[in-house]
Amino acid sequence: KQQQQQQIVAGPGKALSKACQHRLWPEIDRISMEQLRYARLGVGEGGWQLFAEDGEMKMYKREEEVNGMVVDPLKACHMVRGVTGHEMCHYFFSPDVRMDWETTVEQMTVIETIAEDTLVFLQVHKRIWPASQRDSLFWSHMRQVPDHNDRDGHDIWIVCNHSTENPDFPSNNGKFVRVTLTVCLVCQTFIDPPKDGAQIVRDNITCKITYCSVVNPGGWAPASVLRAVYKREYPKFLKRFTAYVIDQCKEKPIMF
Ligand code: 16C
Repeated sequence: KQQQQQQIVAGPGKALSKACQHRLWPEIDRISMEQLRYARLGVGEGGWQLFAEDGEMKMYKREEEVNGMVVDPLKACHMVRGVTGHEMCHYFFSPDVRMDWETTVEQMTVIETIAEDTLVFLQVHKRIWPASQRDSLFWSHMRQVPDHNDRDGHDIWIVCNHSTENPDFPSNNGKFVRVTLTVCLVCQTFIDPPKDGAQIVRDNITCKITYCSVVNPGGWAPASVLRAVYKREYPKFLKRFTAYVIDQCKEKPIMF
């Protein structure tokens, strides 16, 4: 119990997530913490291949197939100036702004609010010709975790998205093929302290981002089409999303 409590304490003085009463909580807690550990492993081992690079953004994949379907895991690393990890995760999690930056989604619905930091989303994605149109149903959980390895005490923020089921929204209902996904965005803020104890401004902060994703297309789609979509969509997403957060934050007070 004590060990479990340690894992779900959001930070010094912070309350436990209200989601901990929910039937999905053991899975949400376990997968979020597994994803955090996975994101923090380097890309030096494990067969990661660099497939896209743009300035400090680097994207790696491992080519994997399950029953002939491409399920290549992706890991992306980036350094973004002028925003905090909390801000990055806030905009990635929030349904209010999802359609402002997300270019693969045609329709988004929050089907359940488990807690203010834990939602269940149903998304209909844009169709890629010649494949059938896809939808996805997943819980999304945002959390602050203390970093015990960091002597400067920089906290880490994580958003984890993971497929789930709901009998009211059955998969493969004839209209869409359901994709399954496990995605995490892990962010850490670094502060370059201003001289003479001046106030911290956006020029003094940098956010280290790790984004990991595994998407199973759920039904047959040509491998060449899938890999071409990956190669185009992931860099587009990370560039567009980070530019969006920088733009949203620039005139606002820093949210640590
Ligand atoms: O993580 C991202 N977004 C989150 C919030 O929406 C959430 C979503 C994950 C997306 C799961 C992929 C769904 C693929 C559907 C089909 C793709 C349509 C592309 C339309 C292009 C105009 O975690 C950011 C997601 C970044 C983009 C991911 C692209 C991955 C492509 C995977 C293709 C799989 C199925 C394709 C079937 C033909």
